[in-house]
Amino acid sequence: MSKKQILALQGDITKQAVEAIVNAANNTLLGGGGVDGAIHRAAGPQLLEECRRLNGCETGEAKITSGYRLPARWVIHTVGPVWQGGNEGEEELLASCYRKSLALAAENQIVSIAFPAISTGVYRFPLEKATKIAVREVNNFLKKPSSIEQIIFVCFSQRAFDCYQEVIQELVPES
Ligand code: AR6
Repeated sequence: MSKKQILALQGDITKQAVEAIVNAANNTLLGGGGVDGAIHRAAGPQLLEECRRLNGCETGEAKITSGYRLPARWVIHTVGPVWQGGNEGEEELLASCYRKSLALAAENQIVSIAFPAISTGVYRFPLEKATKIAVREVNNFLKKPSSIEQIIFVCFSQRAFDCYQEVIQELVPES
């Protein structure tokens, strides 16, 4: 059996040649700034057309579409929580984004998936806290049997990349 892999790299998620990339979207699923804007630009207008038919998405949930002009065949859209100080269920909602995205990927027999640092931009979730949740959830998911063999955290900034490297070493020392 091949070893399942978790890794971080610095780059642009729209360029990743994985089966699915995850979008840090908003409740409307109709596009926005940050990674959401970049994904819609790279995928082309058909992505927005498909998103319009989805009727939005609750915070902590995930929905799947095609990737259109992206190298990735699929886009999994999830909506992270806006950080409001930590007492509004933000940590559990962020964990749910990772779990629901991975469950949807597994339902679609996806083998490789790339995540951005959900909620850590416009939604202001503290990076270190968010990174620990992200790595913990994907590591737990990989312990169960599923189609998923490779999970890539695509970090836009050097700071995010350093943070992911540190947390992966701490929580997944065998990786
Ligand atoms: N590839 C990888 N990561 C990226 C890219 C990229 N091309 N561009 C930005 N990031 P954000 P959020 C990083 O703000 O906090 C949108 O308007 C970025 O550096 O994109 O979940 C939506 O429509 C940061 O680390 O998402 C929502 O309204 C991370 O992606 C809202 O922003 C997430 O930052 C969602 O806010």
